[in-house]
Amino acid sequence: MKLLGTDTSPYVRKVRLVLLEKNIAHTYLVDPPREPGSMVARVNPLGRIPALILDDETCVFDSPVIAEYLDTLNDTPVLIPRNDALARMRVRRWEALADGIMDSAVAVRNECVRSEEKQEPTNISLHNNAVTRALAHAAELLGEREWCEGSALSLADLALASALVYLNLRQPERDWRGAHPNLAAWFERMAARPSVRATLSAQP
Ligand SMILES: N[C@@H](CCC(=O)N[C@@H](CS)C(=O)NCC(=O)O)C(=O)O
Repeated sequence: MKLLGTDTSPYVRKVRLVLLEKNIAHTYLVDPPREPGSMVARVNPLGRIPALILDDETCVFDSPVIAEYLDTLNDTPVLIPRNDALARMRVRRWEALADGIMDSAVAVRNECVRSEEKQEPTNISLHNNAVTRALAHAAELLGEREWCEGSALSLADLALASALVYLNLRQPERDWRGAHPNLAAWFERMAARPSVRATLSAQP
């Protein structure tokens, strides 16, 4: 299978972490969707990354669907609980929270790359406030636990780590570590994992 993405996309990082943690053979192709010659729009009608192309050319999108599909391929480890409905819901809700942080941070980034007179300060504040609330919620949910859900690594941890890496990249001025030391300690452990380090190595 082939994964189309970029090194900076947080949704792509989430999927790469799933592939790496589950040790699933794949080829990762850097393919920014807006560059001439990109194959993204040919395989994903939405023109977005991540796009996972299976060996029979089936294209899987978007990142929650890809992550769920990949998780069914092997049990080493199981990243989305299979039989416990509440635990499964909590993992998917963590993913939704992390994806929401990504959505808002990407929206802020998209505003900030426009010329100043075209920027919408209200839109920027709306999304920045959503990130601030979502981080506070994540910190409260996490408490002093080692993992976001249960007693082992899950998709929840991979999604949240991807969101925080993106915030570090695009909003380095945001002191989320100072505001939430428990989240900071958890993130340090996540950032030391070989999977996370591997996705960071090519980051500009
Ligand atoms: N909800 C989607 C979001 C994917 C998304 O918005 N990806 C961005 C990159 S971070 C993208 O491909 N944007 C299209 C573009 O840049 O033209 C997912 O989870 O996969």
